[in-house]
Amino acid sequence: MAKNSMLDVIIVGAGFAGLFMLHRMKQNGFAARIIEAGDGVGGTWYWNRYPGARCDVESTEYSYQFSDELQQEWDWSERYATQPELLNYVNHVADRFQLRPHIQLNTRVTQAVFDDENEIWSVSLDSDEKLSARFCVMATGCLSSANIPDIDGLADFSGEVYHTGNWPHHRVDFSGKKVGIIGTGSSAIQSIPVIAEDAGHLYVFQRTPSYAVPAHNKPLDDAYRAAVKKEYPARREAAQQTRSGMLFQVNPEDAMTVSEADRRAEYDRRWKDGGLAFLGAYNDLLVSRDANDTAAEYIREKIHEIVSDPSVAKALSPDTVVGCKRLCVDTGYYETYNRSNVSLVDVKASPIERITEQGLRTQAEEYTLDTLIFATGFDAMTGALLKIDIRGRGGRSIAEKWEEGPKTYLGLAMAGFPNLFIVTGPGSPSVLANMMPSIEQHVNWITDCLTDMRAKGRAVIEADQVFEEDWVSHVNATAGKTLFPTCNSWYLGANIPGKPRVFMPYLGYPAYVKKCNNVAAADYEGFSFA
Ligand code: FAD
Ligand code: N01
Repeated sequence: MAKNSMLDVIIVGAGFAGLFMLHRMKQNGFAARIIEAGDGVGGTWYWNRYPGARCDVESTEYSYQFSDELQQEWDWSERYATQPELLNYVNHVADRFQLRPHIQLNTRVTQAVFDDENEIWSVSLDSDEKLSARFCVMATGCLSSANIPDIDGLADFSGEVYHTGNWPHHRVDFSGKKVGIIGTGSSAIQSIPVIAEDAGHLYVFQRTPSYAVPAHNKPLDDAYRAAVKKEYPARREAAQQTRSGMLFQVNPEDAMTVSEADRRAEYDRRWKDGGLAFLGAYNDLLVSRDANDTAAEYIREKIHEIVSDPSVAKALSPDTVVGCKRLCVDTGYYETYNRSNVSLVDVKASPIERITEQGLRTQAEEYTLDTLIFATGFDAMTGALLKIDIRGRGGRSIAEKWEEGPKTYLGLAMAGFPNLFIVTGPGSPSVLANMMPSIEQHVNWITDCLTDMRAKGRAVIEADQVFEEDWVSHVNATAGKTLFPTCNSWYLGANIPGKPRVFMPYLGYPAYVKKCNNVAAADYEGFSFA
């Protein structure tokens, strides 16, 4: 590791975003360093090692496209790669592009303060070291700040406690044990079927049921891989034109304009194919409640077909809007409730009272547990950023600026915080699209901006307040035209008590990419330079 403490760019986080940012900085001759809290690279895929963890965007799409050599040499083994395979991939990228000498692991950024006079960022680390840089890039992740709900008695529990987003590196042994899992979002839905195979008994504490569609995961063979490799450029280009950043087709028809039989055939086809493509069945699924109800009813019927006990099937059936929270993609989730060693506990009907020394007590019953798993999600999109004491002009903190919810220009930058960028920040499509192209687009935009500034002898860039306000209004207005704000999702911050209820990601891929390009082409419209 180079010892200089004055850098051009400090990058926080060594996930997919931070690593690509570092690569682009190296390529363009900027002195950059990544600071990463974990003791390895990979971000999401370093931390989320729970049983069954894998991506829900197909591996051949959930991967970098910036290097054709990388695309050609990497062989994905399954339709949806497992966490270990994704972690191998990230490590391969770190080695292949010689990134490691510029990555400082096991180090957390605690504070970043903009020095108005000298126009540099002063960054404090939990190692007591201080670094300075002209630019800071926050690649801290949207789903990297684990949420453990405040339930009385947690400290009293004598068994093992885990959070899916902070899973230990060793194998956790569930065999013969009484295991409790709180939560039924994507992480729980992936891990429950795998844990149930080993556990003596698994209690699933469900507050709100989620919709899940089958993954139909499968191994990829050589012929398929070769075909994809040949078509990579065209596939990537085609995916760029879709609203999800993924290749699946969105049916241009509206759900209520076709017959019930046709609708069922379309849902059947998508259910059989598996994956997030289910949401592309009709164009209006996330804008029309009537349309959405048809998809919701279809999934509820499937749950009743799969789950043998009708009362359990009923408890597993959501009555909310499909896709309003992220749609879960499962392998054998609903089938797991037909096992005799799995019990669903409805903690909406009978809320959790406290965790005890022996287990967990709801209003109705006490459960003795050896192991308790929190699959309770994340303080999404803003959590990791707000954990850092980031102070912009005049010492104003990001916590003050975001008191009523996150405010950014394009999800990339903030008024009052010069020379600081966020990768896939709130106000950008981010988690609503395939994250890999979203990350690459942001990193490329930031890199172009920095090289342009260098060429023009500009030292400081800052988002204009008025443009930021307009953008925030536009992001809210766009979400307001859809069904997204109608449920208590983490997109809205509704999963964290006291968090302002604001729809954080921007519903606008791929037009957003054009918008960013136009801003750059208009000499960074909406930004000021000093
Ligand atoms: P991260 O991978 O979250 O990396 C951020 C890094 O920053 C972390 O390593 C963290 O330790 C570090 N960090 C944060 N704060 C600090 C600090 N103060 N100091 C030092 N280091 C810090 N997206 C998809 O598009 N498709 C999928 O299939 C998909 N599957 C997912 C599955 C799971 C289980 C989860 C949790 C998320 C999934 N996502 C998926 C979203 C996923 O987060 C992104 O796809 C992507 O991995 C994010 O990369 P990133 O580099 O932006 O952030
Ligand atoms: O977290 P979540 P996650 N008492 O927030 C429950 C990505 N991801 O880690 O809905 C009882 O979705 C909460 O209940 P409720 C993906 O983007 C992708 O599962 O608030 N329950 C909910 O059931 C995903 O959306 C994959 O009522 C409590 C659960 O905990 C995001 O990460 C896999 C509770 C949290 O669900 C987050 O997913 C994994 C309490 N006090 C993750 N507090 C793929 O498949 C919370 N809950 C690729």
